[in-house]
Amino acid sequence: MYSNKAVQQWVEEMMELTKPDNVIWIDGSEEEKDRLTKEALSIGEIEELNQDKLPGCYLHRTNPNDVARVEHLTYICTDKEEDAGPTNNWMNSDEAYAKLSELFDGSMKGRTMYVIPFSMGTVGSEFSKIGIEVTDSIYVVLNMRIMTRIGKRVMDALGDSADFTKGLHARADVNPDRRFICHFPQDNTIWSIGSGYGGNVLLGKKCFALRIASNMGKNEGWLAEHMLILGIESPQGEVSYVAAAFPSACGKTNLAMMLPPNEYKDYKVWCVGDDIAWMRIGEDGRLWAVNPEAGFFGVAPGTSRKSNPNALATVQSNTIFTNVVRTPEGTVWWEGMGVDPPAAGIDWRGNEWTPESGEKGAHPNSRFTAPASQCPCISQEWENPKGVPISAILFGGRRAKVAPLVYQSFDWENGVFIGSIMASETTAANIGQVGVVRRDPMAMLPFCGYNMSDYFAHWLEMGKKIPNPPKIFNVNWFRLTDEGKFAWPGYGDNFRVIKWIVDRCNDEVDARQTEIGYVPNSTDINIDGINSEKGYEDFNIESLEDLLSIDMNVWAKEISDIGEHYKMFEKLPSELSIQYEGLKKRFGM
Ligand code: GTP
Ligand code: SPV
Ligand code: MN
Repeated sequence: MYSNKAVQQWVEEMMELTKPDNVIWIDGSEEEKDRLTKEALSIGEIEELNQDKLPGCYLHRTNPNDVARVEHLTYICTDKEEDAGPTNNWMNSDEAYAKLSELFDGSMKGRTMYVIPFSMGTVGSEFSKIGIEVTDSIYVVLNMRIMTRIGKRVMDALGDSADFTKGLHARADVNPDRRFICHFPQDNTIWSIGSGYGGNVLLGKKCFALRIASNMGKNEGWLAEHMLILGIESPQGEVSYVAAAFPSACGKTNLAMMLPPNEYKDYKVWCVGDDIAWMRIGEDGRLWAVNPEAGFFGVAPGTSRKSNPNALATVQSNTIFTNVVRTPEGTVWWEGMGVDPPAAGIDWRGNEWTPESGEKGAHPNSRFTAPASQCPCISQEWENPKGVPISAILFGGRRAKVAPLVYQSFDWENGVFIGSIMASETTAANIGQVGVVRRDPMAMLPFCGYNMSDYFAHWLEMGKKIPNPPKIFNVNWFRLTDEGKFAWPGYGDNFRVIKWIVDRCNDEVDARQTEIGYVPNSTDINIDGINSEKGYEDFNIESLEDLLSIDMNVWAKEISDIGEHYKMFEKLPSELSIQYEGLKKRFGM
């Protein structure tokens, strides 16, 4: 037990509520990890994988009804509905506590409660935040151990302070009818019940580092964002840092670890983070970003030696795989791994499976949890408590037609406007068919823990306070040809676009001013040797020009859709209405 009185008292309250048989205070030691791993193996919570081929790796299967975040069961709980805003589910705090207390009551009877002290950000940094998660899942403990910094050193950093985020998690009966992910920003508290899956239960991640932290950021003058952070090192050894917000499963992990194409082999890409960025104004007047996490909780399907060799290298040891295929030799497989499937295996549901069955072997949202330190391209700066200075912020999503490959905003305010109208389409299942558009401002729709209008206002306010702000861009790797194929090869070839972006930040390249922003001159994006392996052998300057084009008819519809989207925000900052009117005017509307 730790001596911090506030922690003790709160854990006692949670014990009275959930009534566990035992309590284990997590110290973060290797000995403890081994003990908990054995325990998890013995109760079937995890399975050992082939320790010769995948040392330190284990497999976990969630309940088939529990395989992803549940946005419809995720709530922001405050006194006033207005504080949650139009984009969040809301419950009155008192009602939420009452309702969930009934569900939590006795939920840990016959089980063990684990108390996990964790730090988001390096332990002891003035910018880090401490949380305590109590949970009845060893899977959560083992994952939190990878995704965050945990244990005694965190309690030492906390001292006798009561300034910590309180996270309560119980699996209960894993019933979607009794599943709730509730956030209480007024009390710095998170209650999650009825799930055992990633983002719902690893409370340091989306619940704390985005929903709760976005509230803290608003109050304290910083930003908590759903962004990767990467560094590009030039042949001269200069490193420029970029942060990018794309919605879930739209390419953050891939971009964060990308390998530059052969034409740029004198350049290096360094990964600082793949999912979350906390950004503050530095003493030098620039915006500085830290990755508050310590691991990657990445999408497995589609991860191959070709698409993301760095991710594949990262997950060869000390990794927990969730909902992938187990092969007969005790290794793992997933769709899009780039290697032949096993003749037979065990699928994500735990059933015997063959590739001929027509069923997916791995769940499309199956994941790996791996230590960031194992990534071959991890940045030397990734644990620098001050973070890294950001030159460019990128917004992007899947747009079949609308958004060009890349464009630059006119200025910060216009950049915030571009972020606020961000949208992403579900991928077209049929050739040529356009997906359903969902507006996802700054990729934060599911993660902004307060009123989105206030969030926009906070971004605008930050812009006024940053003497030397990053330039803001929009990218779209997902434009489709008329045949329904991705028009841009993407992945490592995205470096060509990032290079243009960095050159823009250094005033080294010109651009063409358009209605929506600055677009590259087609000769300024190098397409020499563009990936011809993936069927882009015919890619030429006209293909690039197509990708950079702005279709007036498509944008006329987009502009009316933006109008609809904006109607939701009763308190929309006037700066954004002015931006919207300006866009309409430039299109002659
Ligand atoms: P979360 O972990 O859910 O936040 O996802 P993410 O944003 O990190 O996405 P990730 O990098 O895991 O990529 C998700 C999917 O997009 C995978 O199936 C990738 O293969 C695919 N993808 C990533 N980058 C590209 C790209 O440049 N082009 C195309 N066409 N697909 C891509
Ligand atoms: C996402 O969905 O954006 C993720 C995975 O990064 S989860 O942690 O489940 O939110
Ligand atoms: Mn994510």
